[in-house]
This record gives sequence, C-alpha cells and structure tokens, in this order.
Amino acid sequence: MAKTLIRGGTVVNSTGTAQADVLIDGETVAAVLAPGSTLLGFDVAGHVDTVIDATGRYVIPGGIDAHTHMELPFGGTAASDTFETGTRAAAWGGTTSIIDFAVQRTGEKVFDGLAAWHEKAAGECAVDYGFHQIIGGADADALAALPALIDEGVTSFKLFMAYPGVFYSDDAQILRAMQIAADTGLLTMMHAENGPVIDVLAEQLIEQGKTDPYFHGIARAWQMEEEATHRAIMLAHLTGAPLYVVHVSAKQAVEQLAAARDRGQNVFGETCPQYLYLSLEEQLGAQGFDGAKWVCSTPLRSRAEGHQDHMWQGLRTNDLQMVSTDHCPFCMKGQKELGLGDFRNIPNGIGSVEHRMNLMYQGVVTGEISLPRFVELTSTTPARMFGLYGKKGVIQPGADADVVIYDPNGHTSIGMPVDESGNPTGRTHHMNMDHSAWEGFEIDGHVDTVISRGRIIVDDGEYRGRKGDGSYLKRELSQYLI
Ligand code: DUC
Ligand code: ZN
Ligand code: ZN
Repeated sequence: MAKTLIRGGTVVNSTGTAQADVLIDGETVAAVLAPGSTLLGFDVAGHVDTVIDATGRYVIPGGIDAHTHMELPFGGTAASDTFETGTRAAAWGGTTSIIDFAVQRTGEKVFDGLAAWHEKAAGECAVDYGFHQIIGGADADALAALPALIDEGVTSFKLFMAYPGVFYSDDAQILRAMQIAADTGLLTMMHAENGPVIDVLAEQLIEQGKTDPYFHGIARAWQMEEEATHRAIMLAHLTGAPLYVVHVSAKQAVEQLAAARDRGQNVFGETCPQYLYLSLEEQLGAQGFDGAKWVCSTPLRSRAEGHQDHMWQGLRTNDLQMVSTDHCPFCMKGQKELGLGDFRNIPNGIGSVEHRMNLMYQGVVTGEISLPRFVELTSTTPARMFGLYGKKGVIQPGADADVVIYDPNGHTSIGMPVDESGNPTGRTHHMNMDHSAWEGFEIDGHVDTVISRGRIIVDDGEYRGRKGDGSYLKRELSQYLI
C-alpha cells in the first residue's frame, strides 16, 4: 500500500488548526503527527513513497458537495454535466465527494429511479458519490418504498413544494412522507417554495409581456419561500420528523428556520454560493437574455433587500449549517435558450461544483467566516448530516485520505473568457458548460493538490485521476437525529 507524508502544512479541521504532518497509508489517514516527528524511532519521511511539502499551505478535508444534479432531466432537456465531467470538475475544485439526487416521478417505482442513477454513475466518477432520493410522485407505492432505501445507503429523500405537475408534493403527501421519516430516521429534504402560487404569478407576468429572465425572480417571490419554509417546519413539528431545507435564499426563510431551532426543533438549512454572492438586480437583471445564466430555483434575491448579507450572517450564527451548490448546469446554446421569449421555459440551474470550495474560502479572506468554519460548512457538517462522518469530513486517523492542499497565497481566476468569435481563451473551468455563472470572480487562494482515498488526482494544474476512481458511498443515518 502506497504511503504518503504531507509535511509542514497547517491542518485545518472544523475543530481548529494545528501545525502537523499527515501520514497516509493506502486509502486512509494513518496518523496526524507533530511536525517532523518520528514513529517508533523511524524518520517517517524516509519510509514513505511520496513526501509532499505543504509548508505555508493549508491541509484540509476534501470538500463534500451534498447537493448536485448530474444529468438531471429538467425542462425538456438534461443537466449538461455527466457523472464523468461533473465529478472531474468537482475534483479540480477540491471536492472529493458528491451526493447527487436519484429521481422518481409520478407513476415510477422508487427503486427503478435509484437503479437508473446507479447505472449513470457506476464506473464514471472521479470522486466518491452517494445518492439522496427525489420523490417526485409521492403515491402510496413510493411512500411504502421509503424505509427500504436505508439498506441501500440512501438515508435522505427530497420532496418539492414547487413544480406542480413535475415533482410537486401536496401537504397531505408531505405529511405522510414525514410520518415515515419520523419512524425510520430518514432525513426529509425540502424544496420549500409555494409552487402553485408561483405558477399563477409567472403566468400573469407572461400575460403582461414580462418575459425576460429577471421576471423568474419576481414570480418566485420571497414570501412564497418564507411561507413554504414555515409550512414545512410546521409539518415536521407535527410529525416529529427532522427537516433539512435545501437552497435557502430568502432572509425570511432563514428567520423561520432560526425561530424553529430556537424552539428546539430539529431543522436545518443549506445555502449555496449563488445566494451569497449573486443577486436579482446584477445577474438575473443582466442585459437581454444573459440573465438566463442565473435562472435557478430558489431564485437569486435582491441585494437591496439584504438577503446575501443575511445568508453570510446565518452561516456565522449557525442558523444555516451547510453550503452545497445545487449544481445543475445548462448550456446557453440549445438549453437555456429554450426560454427565449418566456422565462418559464428556461431550464433552472447554475453550475458551481468546481467553485464551491474556492468561493467559500473567499469568505474567510473577506472575514465573513473563520477557517475552521469554512471546513465545517463545506465538509464536516455535510459528512455529519448525511451519514459519512468519520470516513469523511475530518483529517484524523482512520478517516479516508480525502485531502486538499490549499494555498492561501495562490490565486484563482474563475470564468470562461471568450474571444470575439466566442471561442474560449486562457483559463477555463472543467464543467461541461458553454459559459460560467462565475465569470470574473477572483479568489485569493488556490486548490493545489487533491487527494482522494490516498490517490493524488489533481496536482499543480494537472489532472491525474481517472473515471471510475470514485466509489459509491453507502451512507449511515444522519448524526443529527434525536
Ligand atoms: N432548482 C434548480 O435550480 N435546478 C434544479 C432543481 C431545483 O430545485
Ligand atoms: Zn430544489
Ligand atoms: Zn437541487
């Protein structure tokens, strides 16, 4: 088994930082040692296959992106990253595990949906991967299938209060699903937006000739996120089910979560980089059809109303516990442009799986969060929330050797600059997209080396992994169950 020593770096866990050397034996962390220490009298560096000098750099647990949608069929097309391209991009950005969403729709069997996702991912992934299960048709059959997901390592399922006719569940269906969750320990993940009301508002906007991407954000008013978040919390309270609200973007929704947590309820919230950095005015409101790049749901919110600052605050105060991407990329050509003339037909989603670690590290640079909190939000809490902790989310003996060597003195320019003919020039991203939603973002740090279960898969600007390196993660129940 190959041995690697990472020496001279600052090891950052969610609990704090320490100058330490990390010894990797095969796929796992064997020891975290005082710098330069010997083991049983041996100089460790002299007895390993590879020594990585991490002097002046951070040694952090590999990122866990707990919310991705590779190849998701949506709006008459499918998300443009395959498991191969999306997980390779994840690796480039320091994310060594993803949790994607298998899909079941009305009339379909839950286990057929799960099998289809296994088929898409098996042998394709650059990093480890697990699944949540979307229940898009919560009929009696689908609900009866839920408990058996646990044996498959799928210990969380997502319901939608939005998208009537596509993924939507009504309150009665949500209630029944949560009752099962309360009995079994499954974690209910909720897309909390009032879909029926949003659809009426969207229809009225189109009738008024308001067809641009900007109006996607107007139709999906924050009131409908707050209302749905409150309703989900109340249903969770009634049933005793723990609740995890995905892609929170409205400050009022955070307030609902905070109030419920203050009452002692076991509820959690995730936000995404787009809700921390981007806005209704600047991006969705971009000239012409350009705003389509940033059409996602929940939508980007108004900066004038202060939602972005409130998301950062929630991350600091633990009113929000995690940052995932909701990575759901679509190209402009042939995909986003399906919504030219009617924003309702723009496939919803932004691609960020490659950038989450850098974007969140920038929050350390600007003083929004501390370095250990950065690790907690991007790796440790995702591991705890979704039954991976111990193997993932921490650098400690016995953990999988998923390690990122991050250079705080490095620099990353994000984007996809193009020449006058539209051909990409210079630095580009690795996601399968014809544009970047993060064009022009500059990060005061750099992902130098990425190690996945002991193998170096990214090093010094070179990809050294292979498709199929990633293994399926059979997850335990959430650590936050009470
Ligand atoms: N939101 C998105 O932006 N894309 C996929 C599904 C979702 O809920
Ligand atoms: Zn969603
Ligand atoms: Zn999603």
